[in-house]
Formats: sequence, structure tokens, C-alpha cells
Amino acid sequence: MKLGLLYGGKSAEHKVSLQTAKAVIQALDLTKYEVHPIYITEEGEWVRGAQLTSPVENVEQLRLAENGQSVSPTALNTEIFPAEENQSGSGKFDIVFPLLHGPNGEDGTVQGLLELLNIPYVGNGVLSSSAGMDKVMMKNIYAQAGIKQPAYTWYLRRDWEKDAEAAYAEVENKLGYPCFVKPANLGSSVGISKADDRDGLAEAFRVAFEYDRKVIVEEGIDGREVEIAVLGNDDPKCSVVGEIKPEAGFYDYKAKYEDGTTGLIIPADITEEEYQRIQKVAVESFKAIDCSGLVRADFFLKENGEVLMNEINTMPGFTPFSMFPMLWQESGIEYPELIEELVQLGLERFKEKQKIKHTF
Ligand code: G1L
Repeated sequence: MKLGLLYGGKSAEHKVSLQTAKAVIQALDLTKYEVHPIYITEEGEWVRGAQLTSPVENVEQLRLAENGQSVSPTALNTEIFPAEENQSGSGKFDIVFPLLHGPNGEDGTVQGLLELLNIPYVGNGVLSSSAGMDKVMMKNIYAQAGIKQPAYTWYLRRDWEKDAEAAYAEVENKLGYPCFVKPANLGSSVGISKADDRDGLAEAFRVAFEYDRKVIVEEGIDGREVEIAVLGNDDPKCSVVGEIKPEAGFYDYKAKYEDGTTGLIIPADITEEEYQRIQKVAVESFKAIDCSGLVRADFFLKENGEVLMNEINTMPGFTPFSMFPMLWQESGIEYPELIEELVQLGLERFKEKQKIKHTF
């Protein structure tokens, strides 16, 4: 089976992607899969490397600096497997693993490319990837689906520039303090701040607008932060629940990516009833944005047992020490098996789509 591994990318999380690719390669049975690395540089250039015959020792090797070959994204099937090299027949990838985050990978654009090229891929499709990437879209859909979540409001940079005071007054009116100000379109915690008063709010808007032209403001919730992993296509299953104990007010970028597993409690100490409620909302949220493959769903669990949707992540952290794989490990699925299952789910969805009639 020819497996393409797409990683790197024009994103702040380039390095995270490299680390994830290394972990996935390590877990793949290289005798079962022909693994072909495709590296997207920080400048956005696509570079194809030779088939991997052994795990990589360090992430720098994955930058394919030496004998990488520049390829065009739209020619993934043809340029990557030129005829003379194509011993095993079709020359097509059997499946591609898109390990990419941010505006050029997680937002559905890479998935769209793979759709056009008719290449099966792992994980979420175009719609769920793009809907999950835009926090405003995601919350609007969840509101429509009747999923309970913190109150929110949002602004375009242009509106804020025109009348910042009106925006602040509206936030105070609708949400109060504390509240969280976030760029609408980022997968990570970059540009997010907590505001406790008007001055803090003004600063939080300024910072968030450095990262996006659209900003969302969310009511601060007094509750525990719990997360669950969902795996499947049309009949998804849930892992155990995990909890994040925030050290510095909230789960910021540093805590998330540099301190590793600090403050993760798996499984979370919750009641059976709370678990059932979280599981139910997780599956509803998965279906509401038409997910496939996987999702990590994040919730607030209030003192009174109420479950509020925080957000879902269609491309969750995915090293063996990230929440998603650790939740599955605790649920009895080890990392290599998890990858295997995701590949099967990607193939299954592709087959399912082939059944659709295109003429009438
Ligand atoms: F392909 C999967 F399984 F769907 C998949 C793709 C991407 C799972 C997890 C991720 N995550 C990432 O790519 C990242 C969080 C490392 C982005 Cl930098």
C-alpha cells in the first residue's frame, strides 16, 4: 500500500507537524506500507523525498534538504510516481495522511486538492475541516444544532477599527468579564487572551487582530476543562474522558506544546452520568459538522454537572503524548493500531463516496 505523508506547511505549527510525522513514521509498519514523504516548506514549496525504508532519527531529516525534489501539488499522482519508477502498477497513492495545521492544511484546502485528484486521505473532509477551523462558523452550526455552549460574539477588524468602543460596550453587555478573545481562524492558542476589564479587552482585541481579520469573544466559564476523542465515520465511537488542569489561567500555547503532558488527567474523575452526557454531545458535535475519521471534542464541565461545548479539533495534537492518542490508549487502542484504524476509515469513506450516483 502506497501511503503519502504530507507534513510541514506554511504554518506556525510547522515544527509540531514534523514531530507528528516522525511519530507516525515510527509507528507505521514499513514492510506493509510504502511510505512516501512529502514536505511542505515554510515558504510553501512542496518537496518529495525518497520512499522511507527505516524510521527517521530526528525531525531535521524530514526537511528533505538534500535530495528532495520539488513537485507541484496538483501533480501529486503523476510527478510523484513517474512511469519509470512505477513498478507496482497504478502509480497512485492508496492513501495520503495530511499532517498539517493552520490556514493551509487544516482548513480544508489540502483536503479539496486530494478530492480533485481523487486520492483517498485520512481524517476529516473539506466541509468539517473548514467549518472546524473557523470558530464562528463552528459555533453558529452548534447553536443551530441545539448544542449548549458559552455565549459568544464576533467582529471583523474593519468594524473594530471603525468603532472599538461600541464593540467593547457590546462585549460587556452580552458577555461580561472575564471573557476570552481569540482569532477566529487559528487551530492553536496563538493570539488568545483572557480579558478581566476594559483595558484588558482592548489589548486582547489588538493582539487577536494581529492573527486574523475576524475575532471571536467568548464568555468565560467557571468549569473544568474536559476532552474526549471520537473515532469513526457514520457510526463514531468515543474514548474515555480526559481533563486538563490549567496551570496558568488557561491552556495556553506553551502549556500545550512545550510542557508536554503537564496537567493531563486520564481518565478524568467524573461520574458515569457526566460521562454519558459528554459522550452524547461529542457524537452530536461530530455529526453536526459532518466529521469523518476523528475529532477531539473539548467541553466545560460545570459544578452542577452541565456540559458546555468548547470546541472541536478536526486535527488534534497527534504525537503519542498528545491528548487524542493518550485517550485512545487508555481506552485500549495503542498508537500504531489507532493509525491503522484511521487509514481504514479513510479508505472506507472513499469507497462510500464512489457509490454516489453522479448522473440522473
Ligand atoms: F490524518 C489525521 F489522522 F486525520 C490527522 C491529521 C492531522 C490527525 C491529526 C492531525 N494533526 C496534525 O496534523 C497536527 C496537530 C500535528 C498539525 Cl500540526
